[in-house]
Amino acid sequence: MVVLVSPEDEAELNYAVVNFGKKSPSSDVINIQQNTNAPELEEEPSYVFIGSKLPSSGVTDAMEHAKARKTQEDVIKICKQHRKLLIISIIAAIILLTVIIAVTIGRNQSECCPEDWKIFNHSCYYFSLMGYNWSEAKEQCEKNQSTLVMIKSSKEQDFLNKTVRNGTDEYWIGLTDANHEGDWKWVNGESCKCTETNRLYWYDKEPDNWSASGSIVDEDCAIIKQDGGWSDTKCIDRQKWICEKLMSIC
Ligand SMILES: [Ca+2]
Ligand SMILES: [Ca+2]
Repeated sequence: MVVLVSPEDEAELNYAVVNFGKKSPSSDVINIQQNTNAPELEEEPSYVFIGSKLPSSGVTDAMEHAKARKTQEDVIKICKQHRKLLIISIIAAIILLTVIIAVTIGRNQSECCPEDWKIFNHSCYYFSLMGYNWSEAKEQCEKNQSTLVMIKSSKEQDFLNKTVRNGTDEYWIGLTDANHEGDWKWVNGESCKCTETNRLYWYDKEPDNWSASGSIVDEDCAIIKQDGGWSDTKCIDRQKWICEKLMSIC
């Protein structure tokens, strides 16, 4: 009896030849030979394909499986690298976009001062055209989100000096000793410390807290005069004033 088992891939199969002996009809299988080439038979041979693959094919399969597995692992590794690069690229793009937006906004925004205010060193200065007493002048500045000027540097003093030099007016500045005689403080509460060794810009013999004979009103508020010198005078006098505030976004 001849049994034929067909493999899926015939090209990879070896042949097994089964000769059925004529002398021993009762014996089904006399001899089995393995040959990689199809045999030439004198009699009509019968071929039995035992299994789909012989051991040599199994080794090939294992190698191919290993190769396929390695290829798959390589693909997964490449995909992971690409995903990592994609995430890094997205983060970099977000940072770059944020910087560009910030720079653009910064360029579109600029600092400025209100109209009729003068600019010096990122601050705005207002020189009033009318006169009030010191307390009223202080309130006027505060209504405009500013203070009576506090002169904290020689450069600021020079700027004010140049501005008032050619005029005939005197201006209130934000300096007073009304709370404690001789303890001169700026309107923000800081001590001036300018009546001893470091007299800053007081005229000679000023501040003198002068008062008329018999008067209870002395001099507790400071002014800057045309040549930039400081003097104390009565706070109830009517003087022009100088306001100061930082420049703002406009
Ligand atoms: Ca005084
Ligand atoms: Ca005085």
